[in-house]
Order: sequence, then structure tokens, then C-alpha cells
Amino acid sequence: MKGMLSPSLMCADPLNLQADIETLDALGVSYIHLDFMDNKFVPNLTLDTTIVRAVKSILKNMKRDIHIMAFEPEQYFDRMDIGQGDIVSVHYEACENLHEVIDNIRQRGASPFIAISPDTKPEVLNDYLTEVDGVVVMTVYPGFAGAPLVDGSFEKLSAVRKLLNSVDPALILEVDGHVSWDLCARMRACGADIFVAGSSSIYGKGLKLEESVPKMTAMIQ
Ligand code: S6P
Ligand code: MG
Repeated sequence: MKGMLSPSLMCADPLNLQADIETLDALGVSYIHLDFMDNKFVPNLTLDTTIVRAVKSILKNMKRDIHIMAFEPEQYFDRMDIGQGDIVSVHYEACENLHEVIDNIRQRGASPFIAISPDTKPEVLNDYLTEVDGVVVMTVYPGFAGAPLVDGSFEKLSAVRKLLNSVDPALILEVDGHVSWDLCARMRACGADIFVAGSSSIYGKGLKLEESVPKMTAMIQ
């Protein structure tokens, strides 16, 4: 699978979200990464369900890549209007009934992914890999943009890629957190397919999406 970008909307100018989304869509970007937080699972709040839902109505070709950093994520699915074409990532650490949550996402026609935080071992994924379409490896502690890469992230990406390949090589590996200009090619070499791009790459100060998006896309092929 070719490497794909998933620009993180929490890094965009909050007063110009629609303009950014339309620019990204016109540039041929595959996914728009939408971070939802509950201020409990992580100590922050970002895009709320009304924004996550509204984004859907203006997308032409891009798909939503919804990353839910919240306990009991299923309570938000209706409000986000989750359905066909969406990637929906829920955290292993935040769900007591992960099999049911995955099934709920699938029943809605969306694509379930499991996200794991930096301190979570890849082996926990074993029980779920036949039920999901992919895994999100967090390479920063979730909650904030601009966070530093956690040590051991490259080794973890390689280990998860190996685990996914042992079940089904078509399983998608997404990397989220400090996917920088300097590190993205190495993350690609570790087997990542989808790259969440934020303040350490395309949303860096003074950059224009029209220039930074094609540049980053070329670096992850
Ligand atoms: C963080 C969130 C991420 C960030 C992304 C920002 O908890 O899940 O999706 O938006 O990591 O990118 P960067 O380059 O600022 O780390
Ligand atoms: Mg995220």
C-alpha cells in the first residue's frame, strides 16, 4: 500500500477550518485526522462531536480518520454520524468491551481501528486483529500536538507491522505523534501506511499547505 497522509485538524487555524479542509481535499489528500478528547482519558479537549459531524458534509474525496481519545467511545458514534468510509480508532486502554465497540463500528459500515498508547505492548492486539482493519500506534503520549517522540517508537512500529503481517499483510498501520519531516521516512521504513501530519510537519510555522502537502506525500512513498 502506498503511504497516505492524514493531516490533523487540531493543528489547523481554528478560525479557518473549512478553508483548510477544502484545500487538503483539493490537493488529493486521502484522510483528515479528527482528534476527539473527553478530558478524562486524556487531559485535554479538542474537536467536539459537532465539528466531527460537520466535517463530513463538506468532504469531496477525503475520508474522515476519527481518533477517539475517550472512555466509552460508543456514546459519541451517533453524534459523529459514523458510517461508510470513516476510519474510527478507539483506544485499547479506554474500552472495557473492546470487541463490542469494534463490532458497533463495523455495523455502522465504518472501518474499525485500535489505537494503542506508548506504554501499551503490541501483544495486546492479538485478540482483536481479525476484527479490525488497522492499528494506530501513538508515538507521543496522547492529548496534545507538538509533543516529543517517545523512545522506542521505531522498534514498536516495526514490531506492530510484524504482528499485523502475521495475521494479514493488508492490515493498515497508522502512526500518530511527532511525524516530523526528519522522521517520516524512517517511520515508513518501519512499515507505517498512514501518517498523521501535524505541527512537526505540514502545519509547521509559515508553511503553506499547497507546498508542504506534496512535499510530505513524496517523502512517505
Ligand atoms: C495527539 C493527537 C494527534 C496530534 C498530532 C499532532 O494526542 O492524537 O493526532 O494531533 O500528533 O501532530 P504533531 O506533529 O504536532 O505531533
Ligand atoms: Mg490523533
